[in-house]
Amino acid sequence: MQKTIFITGATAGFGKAMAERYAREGWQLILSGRRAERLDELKAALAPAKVHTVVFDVRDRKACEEAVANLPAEFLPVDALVNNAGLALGMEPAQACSLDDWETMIDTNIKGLTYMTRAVLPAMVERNKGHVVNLGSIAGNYPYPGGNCYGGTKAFVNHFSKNLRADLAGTRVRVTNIEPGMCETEFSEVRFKGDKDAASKVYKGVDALTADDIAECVYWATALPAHVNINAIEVMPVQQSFAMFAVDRD
Ligand code: NDP
Ligand code: 8X3
Repeated sequence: MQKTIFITGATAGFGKAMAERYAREGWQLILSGRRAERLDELKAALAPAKVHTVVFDVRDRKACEEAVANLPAEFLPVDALVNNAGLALGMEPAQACSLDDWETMIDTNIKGLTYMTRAVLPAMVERNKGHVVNLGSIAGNYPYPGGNCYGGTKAFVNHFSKNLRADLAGTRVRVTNIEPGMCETEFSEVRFKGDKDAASKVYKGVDALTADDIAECVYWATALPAHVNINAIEVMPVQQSFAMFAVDRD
């Protein structure tokens, strides 16, 4: 029987690369995002893969619940959920940044991820089978200037993933947190609100990770034998590493 994966945020970046990867591997795909035309184009490009698209905003709790409740029978059961939809907004220091941006990140990266998880989890537990893959970030493991609320949301994803594993003890449902570093997608263009110059500077002179690298990590974690749970994968480009802690000298 074909396996089914639900990928949120499939209209760009990691989500799109994962859709392509899982389609090549013969999985059925449930793909979501807010941009309907991109989902339509992707569905056409992935033919003959079996694809169900759902247009909704993960910040909308009811829409998340309905997207899961109204899945066509042939796309059930959901074998894997990838909570990938997410974003960073701004890099100003905490005292100067926009509170609206903070709310958007919290609503998307934290609340959206929890709505989707809560909607999909009961059926996985009932089947005693399934895999929740969350997109965390190195920003959730290490602080950096301007990371403030974005890093905070990804720290939530890190700990929430571990707590999910704690609650799922005694079941065969798997949970993995993927924690990428710098990866060139539309991420920085979104972070800098459409400023393509600022976005391209982030990756200047760096052989950054690609969306395909992340799709490979996710696929590997889900393709391992059912008794193996990868708790987390932290992955960075070779050219990115840990900077020294800042010291304010007199
Ligand atoms: P992209 O900006 O390329 O893609 C983000 C995706 O998320 C889009 O498909 C977008 O779809 C979707 N999305 C954003 N907000 C919402 C929303 N409110 N409702 C539904 N979908 C939404 O970014 P990446 O692919 O790089 O990022 C994917 C995930 O990986 C994010 O969670 C990000 O934080 C994380 N990450 C990224 C890293 C990087 O360096 N690129 C590193 C570490 C983690 P649409 O706009 O159509 O709704
Ligand atoms: C984004 C990764 O390195 O830009 O989640 O903070 S980084």
